[in-house]
Amino acid sequence: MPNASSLTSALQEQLNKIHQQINQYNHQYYVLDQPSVPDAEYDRLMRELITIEQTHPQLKTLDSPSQKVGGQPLKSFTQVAHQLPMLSLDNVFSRDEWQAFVKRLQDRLVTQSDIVICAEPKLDGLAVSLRYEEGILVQAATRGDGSTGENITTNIRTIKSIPLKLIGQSGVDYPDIIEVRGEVFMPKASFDKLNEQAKNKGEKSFANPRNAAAGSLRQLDSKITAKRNLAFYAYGLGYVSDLYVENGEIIDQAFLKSSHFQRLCQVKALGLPMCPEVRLLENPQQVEEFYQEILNKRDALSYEIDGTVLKVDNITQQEKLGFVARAPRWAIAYKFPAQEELTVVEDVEFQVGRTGAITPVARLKPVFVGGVTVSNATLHNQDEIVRLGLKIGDSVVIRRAGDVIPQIVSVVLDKRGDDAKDIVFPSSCPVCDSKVAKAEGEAVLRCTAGLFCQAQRKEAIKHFSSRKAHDVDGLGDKLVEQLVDENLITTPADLFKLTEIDISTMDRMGKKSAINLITALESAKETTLAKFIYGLGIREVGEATAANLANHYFTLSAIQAASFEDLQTVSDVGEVVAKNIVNFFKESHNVEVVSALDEIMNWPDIIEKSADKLPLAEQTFVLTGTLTQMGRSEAKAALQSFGAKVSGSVSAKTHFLVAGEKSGSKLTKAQDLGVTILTEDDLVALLEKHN
Ligand code: D41
Repeated sequence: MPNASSLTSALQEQLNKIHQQINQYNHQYYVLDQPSVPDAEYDRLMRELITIEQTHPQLKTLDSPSQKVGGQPLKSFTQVAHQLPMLSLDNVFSRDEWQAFVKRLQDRLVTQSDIVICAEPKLDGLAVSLRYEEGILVQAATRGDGSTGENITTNIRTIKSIPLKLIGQSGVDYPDIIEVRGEVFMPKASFDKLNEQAKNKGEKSFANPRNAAAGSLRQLDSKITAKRNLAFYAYGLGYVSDLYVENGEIIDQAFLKSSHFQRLCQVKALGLPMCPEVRLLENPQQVEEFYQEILNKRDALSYEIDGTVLKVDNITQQEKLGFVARAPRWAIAYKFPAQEELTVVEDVEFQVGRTGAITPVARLKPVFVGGVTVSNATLHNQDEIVRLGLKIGDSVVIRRAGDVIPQIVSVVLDKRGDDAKDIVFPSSCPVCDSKVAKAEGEAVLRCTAGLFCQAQRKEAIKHFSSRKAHDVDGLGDKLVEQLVDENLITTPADLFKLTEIDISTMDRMGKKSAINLITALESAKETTLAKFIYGLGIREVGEATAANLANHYFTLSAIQAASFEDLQTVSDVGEVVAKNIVNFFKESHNVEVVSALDEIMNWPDIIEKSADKLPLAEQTFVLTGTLTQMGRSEAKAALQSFGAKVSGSVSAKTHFLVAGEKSGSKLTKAQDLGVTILTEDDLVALLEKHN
């Protein structure tokens, strides 16, 4: 049993380490604007610190990082003492925690009735306080440590949406002194543009819009800030004087309403921006819906958010609840699951894709990020590994945003152990042991065995049966893999030889699913030349290129016989694609599979068809804007299958412009040229007519 004093000294040592680590993260984040770990990791460390301090109050010191949230204000800005402190926000991360918060509200307010909630998105920016005296912006300050911030008035004045002079609802009426608090943030589009510019100039880019906003506000030269396109939404008030000005006369009358939501509307009426997503909710149950709605909208919003902020709307109730330490009891941030997390790369394995590409895949210590548990991340190719400087055993920042596949963002070098291992690329195919090679100018290493490689076979069959190719219902990836592993099939043509018995002996397959699969295979025989060419999985021959080839040559044998030069006369086919097609048909095993399939498939009556008989022959289309019912390439392929030409730019030769949502300059140009404009619905109707 360790005695009490040795236990405390071990704890003291652990605490010192946490202090040091948090101070380092704070400096990287707040002073350098360059975080090295995700926020979630920082939060965890801070929670660990607070837990220790709560259970061992004697270890809590005045210089503990738990005592201050932000960093030191920079020396070069003057300091501003906030007349009223700028409070911070506590967090909840789950429905249970939110409900516990509501329960505490009801207990403290001694009420069973519904509490009206003002719900706001949680902008990922920087809190500031704007002070208006007699309607004029006289001072702006960062939050700093909550009681003292930095004077950033000249920089704030450059933000276009922040008024230098207040406006009133009716003529001029505003409080004599009013401090408006809110978030300064950088819209996603501005952030992308800024980083793009930085990249072109070979300068360092910002990790996220929040850091970009902070970096932009901290400029000593406000001309730089002015170019950064920052924005602002008000979320609350600081000091507000009782006196207010109406038609130039000072009146002693309370200005403010007694609802937080209404106060925000008052601030809006004075000319300050308010987030359009802010809602007044009748009861805490509606918060779950609001949270989900905002989460669904997240990617579509023009600015970054990381959760919602929920506030008791009634000011009298707010005052009853008061605040603890530095956070109000009447507000809470209900955060989204973190999109970035820290984990460890336990190993790197190599996968062989349909075209033989050997892709390194990181096996991760499973981590909950962006709402799901992630245990793999693609590393793309060798260049990516070099760029990251990754070794096996490294701690890495992993990011999963929206539906995007998880990515490794960076390596945390501070955490690298002595046992970190270099990643060695295989010298032969990890599946079939054949030679591997890298084509000139390509970053990708490939297995050279083609369809002799078990992995490439599987992928070729999966591609052949995929939805956009022959759409074989009920033939999942796992089943393909098992059929290949059991040597029942080696090519897509073999699929059609499978018997009910073959299939029903596979895992999770019964008689019924076997019969269904045989039926699905039978209907998959109905094909078109475009679908068939696409289904072969020739490198870089996607749906649109396959349709172009079909429209140009009309028969399979004509495509097979086409020369490298002739292929390049087909629209959208360049040297690379032409070479891929020629090489594909040079391989005798490919030719064998193609001719076997040719026998099996039910071809449409292509002899009857010629270019001028296709319904949209000689018609040129341009697609612009976002299509919501189908992808751009899907629309293009469909138009091409009816003989239409699909071009990238509008000219006098354009017959139709299909204008999706958010159409821009192409639409204007087409209108100027008198081109017929089709909506997406028109396009769908047109395609249906010819189908
Ligand atoms: O959107 C935000 N980031 C946001 C931040 C918001 N919508 N409301 C906020 N409300 C407050 C209180 C409740 C203290 C007036 C906040 C913040 N505070 C805040 N931002 C940074 C620290 C605190």
